[in-house]
Amino acid sequence: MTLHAPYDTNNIFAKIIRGEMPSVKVYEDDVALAFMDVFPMGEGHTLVIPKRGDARHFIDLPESEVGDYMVRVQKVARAVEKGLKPDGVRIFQFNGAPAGQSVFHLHFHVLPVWEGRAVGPHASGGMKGAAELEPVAAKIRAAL
Ligand code: DGP
Repeated sequence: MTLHAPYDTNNIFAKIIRGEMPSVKVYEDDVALAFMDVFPMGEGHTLVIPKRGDARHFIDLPESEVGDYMVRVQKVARAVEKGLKPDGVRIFQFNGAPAGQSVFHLHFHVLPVWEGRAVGPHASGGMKGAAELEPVAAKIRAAL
């Protein structure tokens, strides 16, 4: 059912877009917003969300909006790579709770990966505060 439930305008990412909840932002324009994941699977774990519309996941996103949004996902991924110099970058996205989705506003994860450094669990590691996330976000911003 979670694949097809109505969009909840009070989901946490909608609140972040409206400025009702804080986030450590790395990029924002009229199409997308990118900010640091507060339950990161590793250093530099960034989320890229569309600012318009009510897509709960990628399958929901109108075809006409895919291009503009994916350009932003790639832009942020390139900045993560350039700014943090990982050995690899995972870009991934879940559709529906059974697939692993926990926040129902479309988002792509951008996760830098380093050889020999373990990747943490999804959405269940320790919560990071802004003070810890900000220096990494600054490196990503500087690479945009
Ligand atoms: P998913 O399971 O794909 O829906 O991922 C949701 C991600 O969002 C997960 O990695 C944890 C993160 N997250 C949850 N709540 C917040 C929040 O309030 N702020 C930020 N920045 N990230 C959050």
